[in-house]
Amino acid sequence: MYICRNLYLKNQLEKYMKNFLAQKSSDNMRILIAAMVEKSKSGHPGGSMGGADYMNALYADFLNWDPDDMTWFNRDRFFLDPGHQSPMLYAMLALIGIFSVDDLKNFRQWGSILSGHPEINPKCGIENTSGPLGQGHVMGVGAAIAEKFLRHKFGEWTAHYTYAFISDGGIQEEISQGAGRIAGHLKLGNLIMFYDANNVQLSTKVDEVTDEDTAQKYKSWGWHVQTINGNDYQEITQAIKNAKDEKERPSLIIGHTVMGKGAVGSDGKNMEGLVSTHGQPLSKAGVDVAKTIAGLGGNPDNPFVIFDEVKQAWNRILDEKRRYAQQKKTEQQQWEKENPELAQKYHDFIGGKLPDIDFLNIPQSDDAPTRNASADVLSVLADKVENMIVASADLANSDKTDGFLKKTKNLRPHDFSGRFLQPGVAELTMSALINGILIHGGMYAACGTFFVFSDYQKPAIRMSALQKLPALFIWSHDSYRVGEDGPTHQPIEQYAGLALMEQLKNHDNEPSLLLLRPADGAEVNMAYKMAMENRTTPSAIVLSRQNVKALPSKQGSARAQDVKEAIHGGYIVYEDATTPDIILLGHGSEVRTLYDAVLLLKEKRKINCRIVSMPSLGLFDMQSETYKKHIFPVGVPVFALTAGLPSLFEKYVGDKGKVFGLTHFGYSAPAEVLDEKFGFTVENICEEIEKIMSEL
Ligand SMILES: Cc1ncc(C[n+]2csc(CCOP(=O)(O)OP(=O)(O)O)c2C)c(N)n1
Repeated sequence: MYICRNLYLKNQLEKYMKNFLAQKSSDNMRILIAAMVEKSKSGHPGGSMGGADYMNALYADFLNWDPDDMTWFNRDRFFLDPGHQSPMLYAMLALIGIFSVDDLKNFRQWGSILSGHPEINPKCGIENTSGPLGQGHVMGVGAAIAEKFLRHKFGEWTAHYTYAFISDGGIQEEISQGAGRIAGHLKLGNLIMFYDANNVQLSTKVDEVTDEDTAQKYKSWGWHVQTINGNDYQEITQAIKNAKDEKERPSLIIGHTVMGKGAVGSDGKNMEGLVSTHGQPLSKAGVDVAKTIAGLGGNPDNPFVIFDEVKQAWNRILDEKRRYAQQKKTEQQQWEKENPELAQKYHDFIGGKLPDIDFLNIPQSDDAPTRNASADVLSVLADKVENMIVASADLANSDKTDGFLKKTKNLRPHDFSGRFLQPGVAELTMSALINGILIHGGMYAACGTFFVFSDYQKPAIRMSALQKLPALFIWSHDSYRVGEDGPTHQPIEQYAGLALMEQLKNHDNEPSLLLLRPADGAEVNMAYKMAMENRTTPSAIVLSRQNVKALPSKQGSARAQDVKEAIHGGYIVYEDATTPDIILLGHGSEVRTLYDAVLLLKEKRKINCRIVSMPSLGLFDMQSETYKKHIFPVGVPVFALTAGLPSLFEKYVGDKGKVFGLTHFGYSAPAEVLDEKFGFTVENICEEIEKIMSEL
């Protein structure tokens, strides 16, 4: 009886201490958040202050990482969706010793790694770049898919959780529909998402824009849903425990939280729950910052402080994290000893090793759509790249990613042995999932759809580019030659739009996207070689729906050899003499049209032509002046042909040349009729070339 009572008291005391420290630590975060935004004079304090309790509980009691080895592959992942709540994440990372209080003082300033919205930086505990609401948690779903996939291959010892944090904005973004549906369908029990439901968004209260029953919505997608007080440590920890016990379904914890928790006015009036504290320094919202900080237990004159008792508590917690990570690493060593071959594979996957593939000698037909050539390569990739997941937004048999699918099977709820992801008709979701799979690591990932629907993917492509993820976008139906489907399905300006992305450099001065539009089957092989070997930026391959005849090889050579030159972005595929009378420039299937036009032209007159294929404008622009002059010698007229907007090619043709492209949309007919009407026939192109020659 006496022992029982002592045990009870001991438990109560521990519980009290935990509650007390949780409160102290969360308040410490709130102080840092308020101070950070106040000092930088910009940022979003309100939501961050409300979410602090959840973050604190998650990091203290659940999230596993190794404080001495932040990129430890087996760590749990945390994906923040509302990047504007970055002060919350930065304050958390300061408490766990990643950032110093001086770092916090530099929030949002030039040169600071604490940008307004967090940028991918796993070494500092930032798993993804969040900012465009909605994408962050979808990348989390992608990471959870990768975890399940790798767990299936290597075993339970690799198991870890993905925790996502979403706010009202993310819940409202359409992309959450795709992610919620897919996570539920695939039964991602390894995904636990907290919904910071504070009823406040940027310009209104949430109940002014929606009446939805979010719990029911997620339940209908097959999620395990709990609703709690999101500022209560006990309720939070119990909910996460329940979520971890739920192995079958992804979990949503709807936490009702208080916007601007702790905010008071100069008269001591409660100023919590206000829209005005969402996106500006608290002082601008009329909050008395000094009183607020004092009320939270801080010193208004020196708010950038981590309390001693909080520091000590976190030191103890960090030691526990270290111990756990060490234990898992010992388990891994044991497994590696018992499974040397699998262990080698595991390390190859994590190291991003691409198996040996003889890309250039993959057999290709002489007259086939380049999307079929792509299917042939994908079929080889399915055989060789065991850690590659390919997805298609319900178009696998048209975009020809089925070349991959035929060698594997779909990922299914209880079976992650397949390597094809069927996201349904959800291009944006699909692309963000691919990003998430890659962010998790250990994987190759690609996705396909029609080129015109790249419009639906664009926000995620931009995030691939910004995060330097090696995502591969496969687009078929590359031009207006999908005629009968009508103008909605005819890509015209899409190439130009994406080529602008290619012109945009990342911080390493690389084109932020490698955009490839190959001219024939051999160039498709080369495009895949370039894309699969490119591990520092996303790549995209744009493919024809219609048949394209193979280009001739150069004298004494083979096409498979010639295409190696495509590494320069643009290269000579044909020439009559080293000093041409005219240079004909094209990309994709237009290169073959140029070649046929040359054959016709030569029947009529003696002329020396050079044909340049430019599968990547961005890469070509990166070449030396010498190389560029070698391809386009000064004074030689250039005629360019593109099924897209002409503007991109104008810089190559100069004053005397011409770009023949498309500057309109809205016409519907079979491809050959459109070719005729738009002047993309061999005869008309021949005439266009003659016109230039005669005007010289
Ligand atoms: C795609 C996208 N659209 C718009 C914004 C601009 N924006 C930033 S925060 C926000 C409101 C978000 O409200 P909520 O998610 O509830 O965050 P909280 O108020 O709780 O901080 C908006 C519209 C954005 N970051 N991303």
